[in-house]
Amino acid sequence: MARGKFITLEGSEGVGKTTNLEFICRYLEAAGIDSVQTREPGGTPLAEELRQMLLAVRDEAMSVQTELLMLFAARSQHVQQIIEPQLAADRWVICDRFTDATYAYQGGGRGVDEKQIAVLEALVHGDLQPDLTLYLDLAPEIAAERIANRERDRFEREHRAFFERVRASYLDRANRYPRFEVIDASATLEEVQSCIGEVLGRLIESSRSTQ
Ligand code: Z5A
Repeated sequence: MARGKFITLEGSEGVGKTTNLEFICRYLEAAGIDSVQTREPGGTPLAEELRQMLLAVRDEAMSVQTELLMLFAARSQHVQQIIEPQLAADRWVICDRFTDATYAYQGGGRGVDEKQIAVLEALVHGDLQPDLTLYLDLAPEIAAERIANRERDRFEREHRAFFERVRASYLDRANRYPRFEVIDASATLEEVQSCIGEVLGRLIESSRSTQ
């Protein structure tokens, strides 16, 4: 049975993930590929409720473990309800963030031991890994300028050093896993999308040659 490809978009706040997700879906459609777009945390009604709870600014501090478990609870629902069934139906799934974000934010940003994240990763999605991860790399100060006019959620209120650690963690993972493509997100949108188009073109070609 043919199976769709799983593509994830990663990067810090404001690097252009949402903007480029739309571009990817249009690109795939033009190539005759059926795709669905989704996001984390979220992607199903229950997971979206968990997202609201995760992003809300409140008086009670959320412990790191609570945050980690809520992210994986949302992910479990998302993988079972959307990601796996869509891939099995030969649709490509384009997801705004996945478990690399947990390694970067909770691991790099908050200091959670990678081994603890790996245990939850194995429990929640076993062998499932993205076929391609587009990591949009941008200095936190430029990203912050791009979203300066928005109201800040609980994560976006973190200080600069937190986002520097998140970025370092993403770059470390990009060096370790060949499924990563690092895209310079400081370039113009046109240049970023041309780069993404080239990467997608290669993936489409290789998926067709193995069918
Ligand atoms: N989180 C976590 O901690 N652990 C996890 O496991 C997961 C998530 C899954 C919500 O994620 C939070 O959850 C996130 C980490 C945490 N918080 N943070 N930070 P999210 O993905 O929903 O939130 P976000 O990263 O803050 O998304 P965002 O603010 O919507 O950013 P974006 O989607 O990457 O950017 P954008 O909206 O597409 O673009 C921002 C602006 O820049 C916009 O005006 C664009 O027109 C502009 N733009 C885009 N590209 C360019 C270029 N190339 N040049 C100039 N301007 C550009």
